[in-house]
Amino acid sequence: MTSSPPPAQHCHRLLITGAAGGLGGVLRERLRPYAEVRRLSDIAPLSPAAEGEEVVPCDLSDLQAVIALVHDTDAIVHLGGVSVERPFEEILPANIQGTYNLYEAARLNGVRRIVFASSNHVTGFYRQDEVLDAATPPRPDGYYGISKAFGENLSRFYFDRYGIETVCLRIGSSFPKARDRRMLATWMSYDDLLQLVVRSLFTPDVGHTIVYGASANRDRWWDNHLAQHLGFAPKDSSEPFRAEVEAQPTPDPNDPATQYQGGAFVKAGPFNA
Ligand code: NAI
Ligand code: 15L
Repeated sequence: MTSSPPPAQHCHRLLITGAAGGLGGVLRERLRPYAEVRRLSDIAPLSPAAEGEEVVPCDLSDLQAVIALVHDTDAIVHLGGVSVERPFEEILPANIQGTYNLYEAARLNGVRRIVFASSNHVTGFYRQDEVLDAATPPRPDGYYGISKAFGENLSRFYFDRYGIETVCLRIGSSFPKARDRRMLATWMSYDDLLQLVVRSLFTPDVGHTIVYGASANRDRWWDNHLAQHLGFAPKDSSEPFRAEVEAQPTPDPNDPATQYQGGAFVKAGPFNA
């Protein structure tokens, strides 16, 4: 009996938006083996293109520029946008208009797969003692979380209407280290991030999938059984950071930032007087 070959883990031209950012810099390097050409884009300056790279500056809020940016790409890792809680007027062009522009550009250019950097802040107003999965109704903790919920709904529509597949990554906290108590639950290492992005890019038939992005931490707020088909199996854990984190002053248990999964995002703003 012949077994089916493993799914291809390679594409020709991969677009990475937000490539000048923290995760963009990490994935710029680590996705090298997975695409012959990496097209790197941001509104912020990017270092010059290395071999196998194309640098294409672009403001995501400019539809015509985004259509040109997406031309001739095979898949997209969409990281670009405002990545923290900010006034709605800043979130709107980058995250809401920008994500719409990207999906329209994908439709017009025939791109079939997008990995969308969503966020745990889509469900940030659940308490830290609750365990959520992809079917849990969103409870965004601010305009930023609302913009990510918009991106998740938009991508659902583009799959149902146009068949463009998306994996929405509800990333926890992907940084070099877990820096505080909350991150002991939300932290995701860069190795685990890479594994999640690669599986999201190359697993066949993902349709529209939502997956939480965290390492195999002791404390877990998220259950990924609805994204089992990705085969995401995180290898790292925040435990090596626990002693350092727990040496910090004990947080106030009545502080909303301690009670809710979104942490400090739940008490950002209001921004207007
Ligand atoms: P970052 O803020 O370092 O990078 C975002 C990039 O998007 C920046 O380089 C920025 O210049 C660019 N950008 C902003 N507005 C733009 C526009 N109008 N047009 C083009 N580019 C624009 O954020 P980071 O940490 O690298 O995160 C990457 C993505 O992952 C973001 O979408 C963020 O919301 C999401 N995410 C990250 C998490 C983390 O732990 N790092 C957790 C959850 C979600
Ligand atoms: C996010 O969505 C942000 O992009 C990132 O900067 C962190 O704040 C992260 O969530 C988090 O919740 O720790």
